[in-house]
Amino acid sequence: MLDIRVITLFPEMVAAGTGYGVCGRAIKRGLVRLGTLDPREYATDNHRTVDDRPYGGGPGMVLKVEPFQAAIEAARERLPEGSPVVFLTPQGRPFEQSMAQRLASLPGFALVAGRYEGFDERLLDAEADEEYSLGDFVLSGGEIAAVAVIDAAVRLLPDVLGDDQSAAEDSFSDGLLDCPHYTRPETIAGRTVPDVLLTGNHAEIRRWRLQQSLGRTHLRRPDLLAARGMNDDEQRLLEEFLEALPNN
Ligand code: 9D3
Repeated sequence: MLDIRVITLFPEMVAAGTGYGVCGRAIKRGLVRLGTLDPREYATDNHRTVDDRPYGGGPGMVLKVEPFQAAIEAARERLPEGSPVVFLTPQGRPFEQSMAQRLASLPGFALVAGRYEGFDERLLDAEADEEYSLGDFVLSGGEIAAVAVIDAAVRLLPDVLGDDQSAAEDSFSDGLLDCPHYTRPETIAGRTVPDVLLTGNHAEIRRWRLQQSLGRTHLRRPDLLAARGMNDDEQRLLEEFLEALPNN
């Protein structure tokens, strides 16, 4: 059982985003416990204030320490020992598959989603065990990022994916982009399925798929291919792929 708590001003966004498909099923089957804590419910003033104007001036509002800290402490009390508190911010470490794998291996974790201009830095100083970003683009808040992190981790849990869709066979688990996929009909708008996929020669199909993965990773994500490296056979497959390209 993986225990997840999300600290968010918009708990319904997180519930909606995790309520469907593989992730929703894992929660319903009791493989995951997902709870939310709303800092507004931990605010002690009459107006339940969770944000305030930035010291030093400027646009927007900053999230206050006390209501978030109280919600985080309540989450820590309900989480198993060894559950880190992870903040989702544009300044965090870019989230990647290896981090999803680690989260899936833990007894639990808390995710803290922000809004507006972000958190008072002293909240991060006091409470952040880790800080993740989804990448270099601007979201309106951390909730969508929290849902993405939860989905990425939960689908890796034992028994969550069916036998046919194994997490171990995913792109990124071998450091390459996925190969192209096709289904019926065999011809659509004059575009045909690659002949090799109709041969039933499974060794040759596996080799073609590897070649497509190598070629696409070379063209689209050379950074991934450089990090992974290639053996001599893969090097040859990639050269053959590039020689077969139109214009080159
Ligand atoms: C003008 C400076 N912006 C910082 C880059 C302000 C700002 C933008 C977006 C402050 C907060 C946010 C809200 N974003 C998130 O909470 C967030 C996020 C994101 O925007 N991009 C990628 N990953 C993440 S994780 C959380």
